Amino acid sequence: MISLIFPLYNERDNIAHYHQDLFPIVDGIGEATGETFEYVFVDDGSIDDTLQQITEIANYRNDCIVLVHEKNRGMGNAVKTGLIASKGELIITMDADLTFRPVDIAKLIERYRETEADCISGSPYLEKGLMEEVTPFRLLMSRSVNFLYRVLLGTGITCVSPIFRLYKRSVLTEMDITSKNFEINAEIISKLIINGKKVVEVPVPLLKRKHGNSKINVRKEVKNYIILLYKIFRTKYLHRDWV
Ligand SMILES: Nc1nc2c(ncn2[C@@H]2O[C@H](COP(=O)(O)OP(=O)(O)OP(=O)(O)O)[C@@H](O)[C@H]2O)c(=O)[nH]1
Ligand SMILES: [Mg+2]
Repeated sequence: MISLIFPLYNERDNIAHYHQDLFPIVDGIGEATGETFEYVFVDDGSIDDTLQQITEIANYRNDCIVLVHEKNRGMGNAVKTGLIASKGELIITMDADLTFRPVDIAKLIERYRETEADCISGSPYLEKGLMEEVTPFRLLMSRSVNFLYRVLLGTGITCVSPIFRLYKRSVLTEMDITSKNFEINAEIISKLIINGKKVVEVPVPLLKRKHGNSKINVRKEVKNYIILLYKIFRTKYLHRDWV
């Protein structure tokens, strides 16, 4: 079974479209590949009716788990909560706004079957034209962050920041993940690379958010990414513990 983990924070407008944009697509992938899926939704103290909406869905589908943080604890913490409760031997992490397309879950699975890698990571950097919907400012920020990580990690991996990935469950459960926010994805992939795990990228488009509002706080995220770069430097080059 594959667990699909979705961190949710004030995503009512996206959840309203899951009956057409998410569930039928994943059902189709299940039929085509023979895989079974469980959805693990983690409501992170949303102040809109995300929790009610997702609970309603979970009440009529038998493949959804809903987990709740009473207060907002950040995207990284939500992914960790989802991981603990999930049961799949493979884990896929996804954005609730479906800016990485559910249809591309099939690509992650296909590549995993070919390579048996520890992590298959979706990257919109691998081919031209996969980020046409991304605004120039976000593109500049993303390119800069990813360039710095690549240099520091000494890796050919093109994209360290996105959430859209498939992992072997074991590589996540044996890792002590410390990030609370968006930088969790960069932390995980950095540790996999530093520890010599097999990471394979597949090209996937990154779309623009169609419903609801962005939650990213650019200043906070930039600060978190800089701290993470320092931690990578300390771990990789000074052989110190990751703290
Ligand atoms: N659990 C949790 N999830 C969050 C939080 N903030 C954002 N998210 C989720 O993390 C994912 C990414 O957040 P987004 O707001 O889409 O951030 P982004 O993709 O960088 O930016 P846009 O797509 O432009 O909005 C979405 O699934 C959000 O619901 C949070 O504080 N807690
Ligand atoms: Mg988004």
